[in-house]
Amino acid sequence: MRRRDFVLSAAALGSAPALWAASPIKPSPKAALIVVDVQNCFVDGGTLPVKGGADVVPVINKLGPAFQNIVVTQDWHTPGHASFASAHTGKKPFETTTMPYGTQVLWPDHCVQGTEDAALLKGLNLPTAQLIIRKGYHPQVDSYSAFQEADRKTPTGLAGYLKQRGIKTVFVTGLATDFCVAWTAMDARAAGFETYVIEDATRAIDLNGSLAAAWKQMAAKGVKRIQSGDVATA
Ligand code: VGL
Ligand code: ZN
Repeated sequence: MRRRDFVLSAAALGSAPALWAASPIKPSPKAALIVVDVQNCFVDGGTLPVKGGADVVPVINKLGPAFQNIVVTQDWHTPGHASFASAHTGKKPFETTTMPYGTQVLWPDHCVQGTEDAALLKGLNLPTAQLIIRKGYHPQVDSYSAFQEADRKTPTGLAGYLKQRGIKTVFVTGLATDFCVAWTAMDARAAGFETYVIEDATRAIDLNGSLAAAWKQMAAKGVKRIQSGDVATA
């Protein structure tokens, strides 16, 4: 290619994003919205508050009607769960330990089964949601992902559920961007779904650079990063 041609095509590319931005993504009947862990534990007043966590609620409520399929998840731990620092002598929250399945961040006690802390946020308004999937209920195994537990071999059943219902594409939202949202999105890709994360419908914990690392890993796996304004809503 002659140098002059290159300059011309670079100029053409430079104007292209404005054209793409004009056409929002309309979720098809084969798309599902996955709403991860929008629970009292992850907002102010909860046991593991994520900065700005409650701000995802109006964004998700607005997205809901654009989807024919909605799945909601809940982090749902046993009392004394192995992911709690309190279960490990001498360990404090946000330190790590080694579990049989690898490194585990240790958290404050959070989202214990059946407690108000583990309930979904009252303001979440998704009356058409069809499935609530709970995870992290095996006492010795954590599960950030809604698809597979942290041992990387115990499936939750969500991939089968979505596939049996003909779902091809998932849009992941909720808390927290760099843990349960990221792991869910990466496992969705691994299971063969086209996968979007709607960034402004998530908030992050950001522990030691975990947010930047998560976006990098998600991009490497083919997860698409979009904003709620990119999705066509009524
Ligand atoms: C989560 C830490 C521990 C999450 C759950 O929902 O992102 N993070 N348990
Ligand atoms: Zn948890």
